[in-house]
Amino acid sequence: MPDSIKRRVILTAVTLLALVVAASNPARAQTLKAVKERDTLNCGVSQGLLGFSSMDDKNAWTGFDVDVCRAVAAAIFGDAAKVSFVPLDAATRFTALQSSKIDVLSRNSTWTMSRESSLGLIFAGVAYYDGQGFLLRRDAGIDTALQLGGKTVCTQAGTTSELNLSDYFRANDMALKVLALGTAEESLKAYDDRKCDALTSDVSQLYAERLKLTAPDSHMILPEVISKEPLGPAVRQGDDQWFNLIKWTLYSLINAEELGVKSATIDDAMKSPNPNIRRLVGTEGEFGEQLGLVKDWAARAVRAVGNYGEIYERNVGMQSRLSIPRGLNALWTQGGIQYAPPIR
Ligand SMILES: N[C@@H](CCC(=O)N[C@@H](CS)C(=O)NCC(=O)O)C(=O)O
Repeated sequence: MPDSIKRRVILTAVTLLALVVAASNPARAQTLKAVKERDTLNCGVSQGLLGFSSMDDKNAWTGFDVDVCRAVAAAIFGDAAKVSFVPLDAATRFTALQSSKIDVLSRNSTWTMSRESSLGLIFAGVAYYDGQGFLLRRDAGIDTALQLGGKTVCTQAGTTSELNLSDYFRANDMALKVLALGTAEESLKAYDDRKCDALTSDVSQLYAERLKLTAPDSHMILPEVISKEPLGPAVRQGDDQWFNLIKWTLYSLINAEELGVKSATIDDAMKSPNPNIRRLVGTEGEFGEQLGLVKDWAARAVRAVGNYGEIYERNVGMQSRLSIPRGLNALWTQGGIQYAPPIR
């Protein structure tokens, strides 16, 4: 065989080998290592959204999205306090994740295709099934969104809310005037100052924002829900170990509710003979180790923040200030669509 052909054959073989090695290499597992070395989880949250992430009167972060990160910290460190919360607005949340300023984004962010196909991010699951709605003054004389034609609507720039708003008006052939502001606070202020007739956002946020108005009862949320807003934690693509850790921590909270395992009953659960409970709390199997954690990772998370239902009720449920019924977020066994794959 002439030398030039030999060289080409060798080159092709080397290229093929490199491709095979690259394809079989597990995705880089650097995030968990970095988080453990730093001894704290960096979690991106919203700047102040009651029920989801806001400061309480003792200057501590509280809320549903906050608890998702506390659960992850508890699973990793056995200490739910080892989280640094990074408040982010809608526009900068994804770049904060891309640039590794945060390890996980838990900020009422909707799982959409383009956020995965073009931003290099991946959603680990749905923590809260939401949808977009409209808030307006009761005395506006409007009782369906279809009467909003020609009105000015406030929204937040860089959100799915902004995109769905224009789709809805276009689809229904209605004239739209949009006022897109930079932060939730600015949008609410503009609405309160009557610069817009209605405020649009995820319905859960409208419940939260309404409470900040002087007379919450004089404002109402229209019955229409114009979009699907599956909200959940997101991570960077390329680190499957980290992706799995976030995903299975969320699923462990949902599975704990389904199995009746609560924060207050976790010690009993550790003695349970039920195989499903045993796998969840780590008295059977090696699920924690396989994630790079300890055996009782999920028990630590539930002990610290409660199961999914406890997190929901405490932060946004009927006993909380927001009083949002479980609705779609009830377990699949209770008429909702929250459904976690099994731990086995
Ligand atoms: N779920 C939607 C909307 C998320 C969003 O940022 N909504 C605003 C409207 S209230 C918000 O939460 N702002 C809180 C903040 O800026 O801190 C998305 O992912 O685009």
